[in-house]
Amino acid sequence: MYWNKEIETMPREKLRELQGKRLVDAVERVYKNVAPYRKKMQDIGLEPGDIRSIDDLYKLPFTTKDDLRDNYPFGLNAVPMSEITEIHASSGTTGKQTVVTYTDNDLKIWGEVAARSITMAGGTNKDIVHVSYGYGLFTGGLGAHYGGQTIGAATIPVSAGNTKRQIQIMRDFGSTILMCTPSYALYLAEAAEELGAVNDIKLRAGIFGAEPWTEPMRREIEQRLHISAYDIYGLSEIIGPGVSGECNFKCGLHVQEDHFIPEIINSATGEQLPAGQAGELVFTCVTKEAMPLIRYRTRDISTLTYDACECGRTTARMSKPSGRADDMLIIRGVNVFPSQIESVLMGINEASAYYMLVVDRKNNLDTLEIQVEMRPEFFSDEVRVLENLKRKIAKEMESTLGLSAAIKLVEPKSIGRSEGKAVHIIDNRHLY
Ligand code: DLL
Repeated sequence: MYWNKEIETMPREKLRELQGKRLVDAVERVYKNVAPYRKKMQDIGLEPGDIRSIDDLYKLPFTTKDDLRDNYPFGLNAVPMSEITEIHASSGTTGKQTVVTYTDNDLKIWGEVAARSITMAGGTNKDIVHVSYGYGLFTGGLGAHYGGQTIGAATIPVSAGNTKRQIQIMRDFGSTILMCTPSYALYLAEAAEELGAVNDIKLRAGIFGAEPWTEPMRREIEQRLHISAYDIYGLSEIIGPGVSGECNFKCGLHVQEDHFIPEIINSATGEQLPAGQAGELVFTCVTKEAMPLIRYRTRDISTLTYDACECGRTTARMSKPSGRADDMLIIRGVNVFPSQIESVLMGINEASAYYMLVVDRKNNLDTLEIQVEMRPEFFSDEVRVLENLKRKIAKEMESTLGLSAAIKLVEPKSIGRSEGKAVHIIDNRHLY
């Protein structure tokens, strides 16, 4: 087992002391070595000496994605290029890509935190870890890979795509832990069923993340692949996968707090919110060398709890992120997250987990069409059956979202499958 017990079960007071020491050091480093950080602090009259413990964290200015874009590509580096040993980038859907850099030691930290997530999911050096996150500039593939290798598991860099071959490898190599996006896990389940291979594969756990997913989606993946599914969270700017992960009690994701200090803030005012309140997740990297971001605003919505977990870990737990503020649609003034739509659909037998939201604007009024792919066993061309189903889905959506939506039922397999992060939204309003 790769469990850093000393850190992960440390009494909270001691942990806060450690975080405070590391924070003081990180602030000194960025003040000295990163000109944009020095300027931000000077602009509000803050000096490194003003940060003496974790209680002073709130005094520090935030970092946002715009800071990364404004200092593209290497302006936030705190070490010379000679010390950088790896570079990743996240393309994002809009704007310039954001670049993240790592020293050798940062890669060790990454391997360690990803390893802790795999360990929490029961992984050991006897496992065969099948990594189907994309390898390349995206941090999913290599992050999971470093985690697998750190625990000494046989790690297979399958990467995403070529779904039939994935199933063949699982079957032939005896993969025991699958790491990919939840939407790709569902697609792999579908492929394994079609090939009649579900009973030939030895998977027992899956560690899924990189996109929001719901509890019903977890149950569906577990039932179809005969595994236990765990959530893993992370973002490139902070390190990649492994910032937090679920233990086998699955009641929130343990944040690797000795490296990343979490906060929840009110997005509008920037104020810190108390435990249990939902808001924007913010992280401060206290041990990273190459690009230690201070109070980075993730735009992800979550809550934090500091209660001890039944597993014995004392680290803070974050709730499953319900989605990025950027993914939130505002339709006729109502806030809609794709994960709410997924929850409703997963409760309807005839509907599959595949859907697409098409937003448009007609006569100055926003319209929402929800395209729902039907499960093959319920697909019918009887108009009355389809009309009844449409009405049922529309009613459930209206009561959950507080918004009326047009429902369009589409044939099985007609909505594109994703090998990485699923795309659920077509917003035609941007075209006007
Ligand atoms: O998605 C890193 C990652 C790879 C995490 C593999 C987990 C597994 P980015 O491409 O920079 O990095 O995207 C980060 O993805 O801010 C969230 O909005 C979303 N996200 C990541 N994990 C989860 C999760 C990787 N478990 C952005 N649940 C984050 C919900 C997630 N959203």
